Amino acid sequence: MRWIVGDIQGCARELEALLERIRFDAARDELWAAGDVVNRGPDSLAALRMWIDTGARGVIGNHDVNALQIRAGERESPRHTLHELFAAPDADELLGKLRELPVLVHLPGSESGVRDVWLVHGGLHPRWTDLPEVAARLNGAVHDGDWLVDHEVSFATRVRCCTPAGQMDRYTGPPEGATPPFVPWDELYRGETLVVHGHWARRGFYRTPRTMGLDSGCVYGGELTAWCQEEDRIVRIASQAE
Ligand SMILES: [Mn+2]
Repeated sequence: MRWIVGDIQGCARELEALLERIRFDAARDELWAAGDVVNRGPDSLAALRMWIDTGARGVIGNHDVNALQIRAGERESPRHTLHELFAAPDADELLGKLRELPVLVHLPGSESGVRDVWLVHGGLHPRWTDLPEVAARLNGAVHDGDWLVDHEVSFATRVRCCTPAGQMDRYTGPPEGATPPFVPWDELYRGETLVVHGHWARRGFYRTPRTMGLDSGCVYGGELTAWCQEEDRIVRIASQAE
Protein backbone atom coordinates (compact mmCIF):
# COMPACT_ATOMS: atom_id res chain seq x y z
CA MET A 1 0.00 0.00 0.00
CA ARG A 2 1.03 3.59 -0.55
CA TRP A 3 0.45 5.93 2.39
CA ILE A 4 0.88 9.69 2.58
CA VAL A 5 1.44 11.09 6.05
CA GLY A 6 0.87 14.71 7.10
CA ASP A 7 3.39 16.91 8.88
CA ILE A 8 5.42 14.79 11.32
CA GLN A 9 7.47 17.69 12.75
CA GLY A 10 9.56 15.56 15.06
CA CYS A 11 6.59 13.65 16.51
CA ALA A 12 8.43 10.34 16.57
CA ARG A 13 6.11 8.57 19.01
CA GLU A 14 3.06 9.26 16.90
CA LEU A 15 4.89 8.20 13.74
CA GLU A 16 5.84 4.94 15.42
CA ALA A 17 2.22 4.42 16.50
CA LEU A 18 1.06 5.12 12.94
CA LEU A 19 3.46 2.59 11.44
CA GLU A 20 2.21 0.00 13.92
CA ARG A 21 -1.43 0.82 13.26
CA ILE A 22 -1.11 0.43 9.48
CA ARG A 23 1.22 -2.58 9.91
CA PHE A 24 3.73 -0.82 7.72
CA ASP A 25 6.11 -3.20 5.95
CA ALA A 26 8.98 -1.47 4.17
CA ALA A 27 9.31 -4.43 1.81
CA ARG A 28 5.75 -4.04 0.59
CA ASP A 29 4.47 -0.56 1.48
CA GLU A 30 5.44 3.03 0.72
CA LEU A 31 5.24 5.95 3.15
CA TRP A 32 5.34 9.41 1.58
CA ALA A 33 5.82 12.39 3.90
CA ALA A 34 3.87 15.50 2.91
CA GLY A 35 6.85 17.56 4.10
CA ASP A 36 8.03 18.95 7.46
CA VAL A 37 9.46 15.73 8.83
CA VAL A 38 11.49 17.74 11.36
CA ASN A 39 11.43 20.77 13.68
CA ARG A 40 9.01 22.25 16.22
CA GLY A 41 8.32 18.84 17.78
CA PRO A 42 10.08 16.92 20.55
CA ASP A 43 12.19 14.38 18.68
CA SER A 44 13.30 15.33 15.19
CA LEU A 45 16.27 12.98 15.30
CA ALA A 46 14.18 9.86 16.03
CA ALA A 47 11.45 10.93 13.60
CA LEU A 48 13.97 11.50 10.83
CA ARG A 49 15.65 8.13 11.40
CA MET A 50 12.30 6.34 11.47
CA TRP A 51 11.14 8.03 8.27
CA ILE A 52 14.43 7.16 6.55
CA ASP A 53 13.95 3.53 7.62
CA THR A 54 10.60 3.52 5.82
CA GLY A 55 12.32 4.50 2.58
CA ALA A 56 12.81 8.29 2.89
CA ARG A 57 10.01 9.15 0.47
CA GLY A 58 8.19 12.46 0.38
CA VAL A 59 8.28 16.10 -0.63
CA ILE A 60 10.28 18.84 1.04
CA GLY A 61 8.56 21.18 3.49
CA ASN A 62 9.45 24.66 4.68
CA HIS A 63 10.72 23.32 8.02
CA ASP A 64 12.95 20.82 6.20
CA VAL A 65 14.29 23.73 4.13
CA ASN A 66 14.78 25.76 7.31
CA ALA A 67 16.66 22.91 8.99
CA LEU A 68 19.08 22.71 6.06
CA GLN A 69 19.58 26.46 6.12
CA ILE A 70 20.11 26.60 9.88
CA ARG A 71 22.64 23.78 9.62
CA ALA A 72 24.47 25.69 6.89
CA GLY A 73 24.51 28.88 8.96
CA GLU A 74 22.29 30.60 6.40
CA ARG A 75 19.33 31.12 8.69
CA GLU A 76 18.85 31.97 12.36
CA SER A 77 15.97 30.44 14.22
CA PRO A 78 16.01 30.87 17.99
CA ARG A 79 13.01 28.56 18.49
CA HIS A 80 14.17 25.54 16.52
CA THR A 81 14.20 22.13 18.21
CA LEU A 82 16.96 20.60 16.10
CA HIS A 83 19.85 20.62 18.59
CA GLU A 84 19.80 16.88 19.22
CA LEU A 85 19.61 16.16 15.50
CA PHE A 86 22.47 18.54 14.73
CA ALA A 87 24.58 16.88 17.45
CA ALA A 88 24.17 13.39 15.98
CA PRO A 89 27.39 12.01 14.45
CA ASP A 90 25.55 11.26 11.21
CA ALA A 91 23.54 14.50 11.19
CA ASP A 92 24.67 15.60 7.73
CA GLU A 93 23.93 12.22 6.23
CA LEU A 94 20.43 12.29 7.76
CA LEU A 95 19.82 15.87 6.66
CA GLY A 96 21.02 14.93 3.20
CA LYS A 97 17.89 12.78 2.83
CA LEU A 98 15.77 15.89 3.30
CA ARG A 99 17.85 17.85 0.80
CA GLU A 100 17.28 15.17 -1.85
CA LEU A 101 13.52 15.44 -1.59
CA PRO A 102 11.49 16.69 -4.55
CA VAL A 103 9.11 19.65 -4.33
CA LEU A 104 6.24 18.21 -6.31
CA VAL A 105 5.61 14.54 -7.03
CA HIS A 106 3.10 12.63 -9.15
CA LEU A 107 1.91 9.40 -7.54
CA PRO A 108 0.13 7.41 -10.23
CA GLY A 109 -3.17 5.71 -9.55
CA SER A 110 -4.52 2.80 -11.52
CA GLU A 111 -7.06 1.97 -14.19
CA SER A 112 -9.04 0.13 -11.53
CA GLY A 113 -10.10 3.36 -9.89
CA VAL A 114 -7.19 4.40 -7.68
CA ARG A 115 -6.87 8.16 -8.08
CA ASP A 116 -3.78 9.87 -9.43
CA VAL A 117 -2.23 12.28 -6.95
CA TRP A 118 0.09 15.26 -6.96
CA LEU A 119 1.87 15.67 -3.64
CA VAL A 120 3.26 19.03 -2.47
CA HIS A 121 3.90 20.47 1.00
CA GLY A 122 2.21 23.87 0.83
CA GLY A 123 0.34 24.17 -2.44
CA LEU A 124 0.42 25.00 -6.13
CA HIS A 125 1.01 28.36 -7.78
CA PRO A 126 -2.11 29.47 -9.68
CA ARG A 127 -0.05 29.96 -12.84
CA TRP A 128 1.34 26.44 -12.80
CA THR A 129 -0.71 24.69 -15.45
CA ASP A 130 1.82 22.18 -16.75
CA LEU A 131 2.59 20.33 -13.53
CA PRO A 132 4.87 17.69 -15.09
CA GLU A 133 7.01 20.52 -16.48
CA VAL A 134 7.12 22.33 -13.12
CA ALA A 135 7.98 19.13 -11.26
CA ALA A 136 10.75 18.21 -13.69
CA ARG A 137 12.22 21.71 -13.50
CA LEU A 138 12.08 22.18 -9.72
CA ASN A 139 12.97 18.63 -8.74
CA GLY A 140 15.67 18.36 -11.38
CA ALA A 141 17.58 21.47 -10.35
CA VAL A 142 20.67 21.16 -8.17
CA HIS A 143 19.42 21.20 -4.56
CA ASP A 144 21.95 23.75 -3.34
CA GLY A 145 21.61 26.80 -1.12
CA ASP A 146 20.08 28.87 -3.92
CA TRP A 147 17.50 26.17 -4.59
CA LEU A 148 16.41 26.27 -0.96
CA VAL A 149 15.44 29.93 -1.35
CA ASP A 150 14.21 29.72 -4.96
CA HIS A 151 10.96 31.64 -5.40
CA GLU A 152 8.99 28.69 -6.76
CA VAL A 153 10.38 26.23 -4.21
CA SER A 154 9.44 28.69 -1.47
CA PHE A 155 5.97 29.12 -2.93
CA ALA A 156 5.29 25.39 -3.08
CA THR A 157 6.54 24.82 0.45
CA ARG A 158 4.97 27.86 2.14
CA VAL A 159 1.74 28.97 0.47
CA ARG A 160 -1.59 28.89 2.22
CA CYS A 161 -3.38 31.91 0.76
CA CYS A 162 -2.42 33.83 -2.37
CA THR A 163 -3.76 36.05 -5.13
CA PRO A 164 -4.47 34.85 -8.67
CA ALA A 165 -1.07 36.31 -9.63
CA GLY A 166 0.61 34.22 -6.95
CA GLN A 167 1.32 36.82 -4.28
CA MET A 168 1.34 35.19 -0.85
CA ASP A 169 0.45 36.67 2.51
CA ARG A 170 1.55 35.44 5.93
CA TYR A 171 -1.87 34.37 7.15
CA THR A 172 -1.92 31.00 8.93
CA GLY A 173 -5.48 30.83 10.29
CA PRO A 174 -8.45 28.87 9.01
CA PRO A 175 -9.46 29.36 5.34
CA GLU A 176 -12.69 31.22 6.13
CA GLY A 177 -10.61 33.98 7.72
CA ALA A 178 -8.59 34.72 4.59
CA THR A 179 -8.49 38.41 3.66
CA PRO A 180 -9.23 39.36 0.03
CA PRO A 181 -7.57 39.51 -2.41
CA PHE A 182 -5.85 36.53 -0.78
CA VAL A 183 -7.74 33.27 -1.00
CA PRO A 184 -6.80 29.69 -0.13
CA TRP A 185 -4.53 28.53 -2.96
CA ASP A 186 -6.76 25.56 -3.69
CA GLU A 187 -9.62 27.88 -4.71
CA LEU A 188 -7.42 28.89 -7.65
CA TYR A 189 -6.46 25.33 -8.61
CA ARG A 190 -8.12 24.37 -11.89
CA GLY A 191 -6.64 20.92 -12.42
CA GLU A 192 -8.56 17.68 -12.22
CA THR A 193 -5.92 15.57 -10.47
CA LEU A 194 -6.21 15.26 -6.71
CA VAL A 195 -3.59 17.39 -4.92
CA VAL A 196 -2.56 16.20 -1.45
CA HIS A 197 -0.70 18.64 0.78
CA GLY A 198 0.36 19.43 4.35
CA HIS A 199 1.48 22.69 6.01
CA TRP A 200 -1.87 24.12 7.10
CA ALA A 201 -2.24 22.92 10.68
CA ARG A 202 -4.96 25.41 11.63
CA ARG A 203 -7.06 24.23 8.72
CA GLY A 204 -6.69 20.64 9.91
CA PHE A 205 -7.59 17.59 7.88
CA TYR A 206 -10.00 18.40 5.06
CA ARG A 207 -10.83 17.15 1.62
CA THR A 208 -12.66 18.44 -1.40
CA PRO A 209 -13.11 16.65 -4.71
CA ARG A 210 -9.73 18.00 -5.91
CA THR A 211 -7.58 18.70 -2.86
CA MET A 212 -6.85 17.13 0.52
CA GLY A 213 -4.93 18.56 3.48
CA LEU A 214 -3.25 16.13 5.86
CA ASP A 215 -1.68 18.48 8.43
CA SER A 216 -3.90 18.02 11.46
CA GLY A 217 -1.46 19.67 13.86
CA CYS A 218 0.03 16.68 15.66
CA VAL A 219 2.86 18.87 16.98
CA TYR A 220 0.28 21.28 18.43
CA GLY A 221 -1.64 18.56 20.28
CA GLY A 222 -3.81 17.50 17.32
CA GLU A 223 -3.42 14.33 15.29
CA LEU A 224 -1.01 12.71 12.87
CA THR A 225 -3.07 11.87 9.79
CA ALA A 226 -2.25 9.46 6.99
CA TRP A 227 -4.15 8.54 3.83
CA CYS A 228 -3.93 5.30 1.89
CA GLN A 229 -4.09 5.99 -1.83
CA GLU A 230 -5.25 2.51 -2.92
CA GLU A 231 -7.98 2.17 -0.30
CA ASP A 232 -8.88 5.87 -0.01
CA ARG A 233 -8.71 5.41 3.75
CA ILE A 234 -7.67 7.78 6.54
CA VAL A 235 -5.90 6.80 9.74
CA ARG A 236 -5.47 9.28 12.59
CA ILE A 237 -3.12 9.01 15.55
CA ALA A 238 -3.79 11.32 18.49
CA SER A 239 -0.93 13.46 19.79
CA GLN A 240 0.87 11.76 22.64
CA ALA A 241 2.37 14.97 23.96
CA GLU A 242 2.35 15.13 27.77
MN1 LIG B 1 5.03 23.60 6.75
